[in-house]
Amino acid sequence: MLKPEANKARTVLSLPSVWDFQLAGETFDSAWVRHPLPDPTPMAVPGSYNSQKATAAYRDHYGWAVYQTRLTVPSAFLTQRVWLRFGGVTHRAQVFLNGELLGEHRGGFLPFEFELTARLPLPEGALLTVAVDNRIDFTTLPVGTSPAEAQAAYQPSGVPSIDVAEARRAPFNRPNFDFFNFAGIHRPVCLYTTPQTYIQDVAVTPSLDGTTGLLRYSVTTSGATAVSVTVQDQAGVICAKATGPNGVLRLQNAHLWAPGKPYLYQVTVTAAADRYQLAVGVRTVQVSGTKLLINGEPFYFKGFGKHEDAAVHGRGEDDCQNVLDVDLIHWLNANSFRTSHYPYAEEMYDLCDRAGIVIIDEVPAVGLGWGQDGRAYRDPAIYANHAKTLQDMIARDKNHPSVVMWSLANEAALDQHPTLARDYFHRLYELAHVSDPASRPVTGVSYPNDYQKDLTTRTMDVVCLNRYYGWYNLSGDLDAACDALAVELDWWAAQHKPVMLTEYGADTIAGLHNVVPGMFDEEFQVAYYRRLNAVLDRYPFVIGEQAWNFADFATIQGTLRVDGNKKGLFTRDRRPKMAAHYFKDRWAAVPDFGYKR
Ligand code: GCB
Repeated sequence: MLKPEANKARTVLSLPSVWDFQLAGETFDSAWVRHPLPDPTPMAVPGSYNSQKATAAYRDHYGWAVYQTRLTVPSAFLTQRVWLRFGGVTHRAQVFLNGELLGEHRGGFLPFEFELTARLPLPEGALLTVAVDNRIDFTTLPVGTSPAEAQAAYQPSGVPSIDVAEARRAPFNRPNFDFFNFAGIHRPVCLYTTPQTYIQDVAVTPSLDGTTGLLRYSVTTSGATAVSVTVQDQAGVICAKATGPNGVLRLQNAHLWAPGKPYLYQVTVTAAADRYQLAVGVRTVQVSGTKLLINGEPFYFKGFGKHEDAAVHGRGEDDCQNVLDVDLIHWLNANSFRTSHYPYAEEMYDLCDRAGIVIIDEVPAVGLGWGQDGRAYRDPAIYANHAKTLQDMIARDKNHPSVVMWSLANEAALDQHPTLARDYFHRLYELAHVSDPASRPVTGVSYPNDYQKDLTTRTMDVVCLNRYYGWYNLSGDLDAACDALAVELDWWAAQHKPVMLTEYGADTIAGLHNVVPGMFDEEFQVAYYRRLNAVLDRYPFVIGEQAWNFADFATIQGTLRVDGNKKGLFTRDRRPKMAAHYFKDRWAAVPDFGYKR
């Protein structure tokens, strides 16, 4: 799905940034969608509703919540087609216009839209209602445990009072993942227009023929029409032209898009009265032997997993935060991150295209398959949802030069039902390859499991491992942690695959210091990374190190979490811990290319 853009053929109108809002419960009153909410409170959009109010009722809400605003379609729009577009609503949305259901969308991290043209003209100030459901269960992505499932699986504690209180607890979300279950209208909402015959999709796939850049393109339009495509370089000079819905554009002596050196061309598509422009990069990605090659050179991932997470916006799209984070990524001399554990807002990919930062793009399939007797891998509805989400993510992000690899999941259970899991993920792996016109490498991120029993991870193009030797296991013993990591890497050596760590880390309380490093202090976090990195450096097939996490982030309450997850290199408000300085120095000395020839 194309990102809306304003140009001489199209208009974009952002909707108001503060909406009316009211919490509901496991259902909401159907009268609410036809009338102004009975007891509304202001709520900023985009943003999570959990973090905008000073009561636990909002933070810990379970079920539906309802947003409302007034929508006026300007008369000037009436000669065109008009669309209402949501960048992302977490996790499930029902959208009503003047009481009528426009449609529903499941999944909290990808865009959806409705065409309004047939309903125009609308009365001024039409009532737009968005009902949002934050409930998660074993069928949703990300995965949670519903109250009914939790009750069915409950093992008595042996303490009568606890068992009684457990049975009486008010329903709440039990995420099978370690980030706060923020909810709401998380990404921008807009009206946009297109001409009657319009450009539905553009795919541009780069490749290289010597020094000539080839852009294979494909344009889908809503009706038969002539299509023309031009390419301009950064100076605005037209350097290639083609006509027809499919073709190849040739760029002599192409400037490459590369990590740290992001050259972007502008592709302009014209079809009937419509026009669409996008920035593209000439760069190739492929796996060859035990290397991942960008533009034919062996790339080394230096970076982290991130989260969309900030104090007030929660998971809401936040351009200020994103611009700062990109700058901090440069400050660290990092070159990459994984969109753990869901596709991020489109605005971040645009920034990374411009900044030359490499992205591993992840489906929100986190927590899949655990403790469910393998039923997740047998349930066609779960597979169908997973496959659709993967395809929607690829459809949205396929043109970004920053995206170099797709991640099918984070930490699915892979060693409990090894054959079922492998078959399930193999279909997704194939689907990712055929859905992406560029057929980028595909991975699935594996959790500390029995890697010898796990039959899935070894079938991926790149083996991505989350490993917490020295933290969750062998806790505090860095000699043993290094030993365990080396034992495992010795095993992977025989698989002849590129391997990278996509997570390793230690919770660290900023400002806690010790002469003798110990868990949770800043010296330990530095020692942990220094020691484990020395092991990684010994293995030529290890193609990257992504620390967990870029910054501290919010999680649910629990005995393992003191005000959230503290494994950040930065605090949640982006103050560097000692480990950030350590990585800044290390990564200054580790080149993006050819680190391990
Ligand atoms: C993991 C998860 C990540 C957690 C992290 C941790 O393996 O992938 O979501 O936050 O561990 O800190 O426990």
